[in-house]
This record gives sequence, structure tokens and C-alpha cells, in this order.
Amino acid sequence: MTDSVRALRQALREASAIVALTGAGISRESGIPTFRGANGLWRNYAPEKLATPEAFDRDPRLVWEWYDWRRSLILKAQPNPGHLALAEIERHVSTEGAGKRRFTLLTQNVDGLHDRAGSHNIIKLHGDIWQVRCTGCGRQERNDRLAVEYYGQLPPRCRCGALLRPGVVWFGEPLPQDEWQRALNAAGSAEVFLAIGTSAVVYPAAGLAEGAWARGAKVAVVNPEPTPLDEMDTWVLRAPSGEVLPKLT
Ligand code: BV8
Ligand code: ZN
Repeated sequence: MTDSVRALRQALREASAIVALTGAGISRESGIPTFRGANGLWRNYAPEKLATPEAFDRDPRLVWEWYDWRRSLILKAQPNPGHLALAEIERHVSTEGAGKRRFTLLTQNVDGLHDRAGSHNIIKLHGDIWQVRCTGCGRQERNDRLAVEYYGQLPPRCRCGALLRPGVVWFGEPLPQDEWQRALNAAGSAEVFLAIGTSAVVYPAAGLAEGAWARGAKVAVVNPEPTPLDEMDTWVLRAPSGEVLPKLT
């Protein structure tokens, strides 16, 4: 075990407030392509071009085919040791701390793998691929099947006649107010902030690490590649999250 892993493991045992921010990289070892990594493209479209209100307005069927492709990958995927390790760290903190210690999981991912891994205190910053919302009456519902099977057609329509859209935050859309406020509070009082599997280029989520660091938190980055967060870090663990996170439990 490297010195950084040993030191971070010790810091996690002592900290009263721990925040983990995860990105697409933590789901990579479950077989889900990352947003900006290799083979993240689908029919040669870059995700940033499809995850926008403009793309949905222009071609709702194409955007829904992309989301159903991602739903099909996630349905075949299992949480990996990285997801499971974060759920275990949360259990340690909540049982040992007798209420005085807190672990908050902030995720940019919409795949639901943290829920399936057993994490509880999850703040979904960019929504949930299994949620849909009506663009007309605002009705929301959850279903964990392919939309084309569940609704029988793409794009799916609400009984009010309007289009249903994925319950995720697209580029150019604001993050859900309540989740964002809770994430700011958690990051603002974190003693240890873990940035796991994120390229830290999407704002405002990427700014949470800087905010925590500015308030004196120790920042640990878990990523096989360099990220813009590296210069502020106390620890950089240059490894896949599925390998290194289990060593922290
Ligand atoms: C907002 C949900 C304001 C959908 C996502 C110009 C025009 C318009 C907007 C902007 C602009 N310039 C800046 C902006 C703001 C924009 C932004 O930041 N753009 C970036 C690209 C420059 N942000 C927004 O638009 C946000 N909203 O600003 O609203 C506003 C305010 C009020 C009123 C109106 C508007 C909304 C951003 C949310 C977009 N939605 N997802 C969906 O999933 O379909 S973002 C998308 O990117 C995913 O959520 C993804 O998680 C997220 C971040 O990417 P990462 O998770 O970091 O993934 P990535 O592929 O980049 O990196 C993976 C990393 O993992 C890599 O570093 C890799 O090395 C590493 N890795 C690989 N394998 C492993 C690993 N790590 C560990 N282990 C491994 N095994
Ligand atoms: Zn409706």
C-alpha cells in the first residue's frame, strides 16, 4: 500500500465530515463509457452535443435513442468495487461516528450505480437517467426499463400529449436548486474531499473541490489521468477507482 493510500485511509478514519464527488470514471469499470474518454461516442455524436435542450428540441427521437442506449448498458452493468467501497466507507462513518460523523456522496453520474451499491446519502447533481419528466404538465415518473419498451415508442409522450424528457440536467440548464445548496453546504464543511473519476471540467460541480480546498479541506484525487485539481491536492492517487478505493475502507 502506498504512503498516500495509507495517509488518506488514516485521514478518513479521523475526519468528522467527508465528501466524495464522483464522475463518469467511477462507472468505467462497470462497462459504462465515460463522457470524454475513448469510445464515449455514440453513432459519432459527442455527449455534449446530445445532452442539451437544443438537441432535444431539434431531434427528440435521436436524443431518446442515445438515452435508451445508455439505459441498455446500465441495465447490463453491476456496481464495481469502487462503488461498493464508497458505500462501505459511508457505513463505517455512520456506525462509528454515532451521528457526529458525516459522509456525503455527490455524484455527477445519472446511472444509479451508487444506489445499487448501497450508498444512501447521495446528492444527484445532474439528475437520474431512470427519471422522466413531462415537458408539458411537469409530471415525473421513474421506470428502470428501456423507454422504447416501457412507452412503446420514442420519443415517449405523456397522457397530456406533451413529450416526456429524461430527468437529467442538460448543458445550459441549472442544477436542481435543493441538491446544489446541499452540495455547497457539504463541500463547505468537508475536512476531507475526494474527487473520484472526474475530469473536473464541468461546472458548477467541478468548482466544489476548489471551494472545499479554499476552506481548508484536504483534497484527494482518484484518477488514472491528470486533472485540473491535481495542483491543489493533498493526495493524488493515479489509479483506477475500482482498484484503490477498496484499500481505503
Ligand atoms: C449550468 C447529465 C447555468 C446528462 C451532465 C458554454 C455554453 C453553455 C454552458 C457552458 C459553457 N461554458 C461552460 C458552461 C457551463 C457548462 C459546462 O461546465 N460546460 C463544460 C463542458 C465546459 N455547465 C452547464 O451547462 C451546467 N449548467 O452551468 O447552468 C445556468 C444557471 C442558471 C440558469 C440557467 C443556466 C450543467 C452541467 C451538467 C450537464 N450534464 N450530465 C447526462 O448524463 O446525459 S454533465 C456530464 O459531464 C456527466 O454528468 C458527467 O458526469 C459530467 C462530468 O464529466 P465527468 O464525470 O468528469 O466525466 P469525463 O468523461 O469528463 O471524465 C471521466 C474521468 O474519469 C476522466 O478524468 C478519466 O481519466 C477518469 N477515469 C477513467 N477511468 C477511470 C477514471 N477514474 C477513476 N477510475 C477509472 N477506472
Ligand atoms: Zn404531461
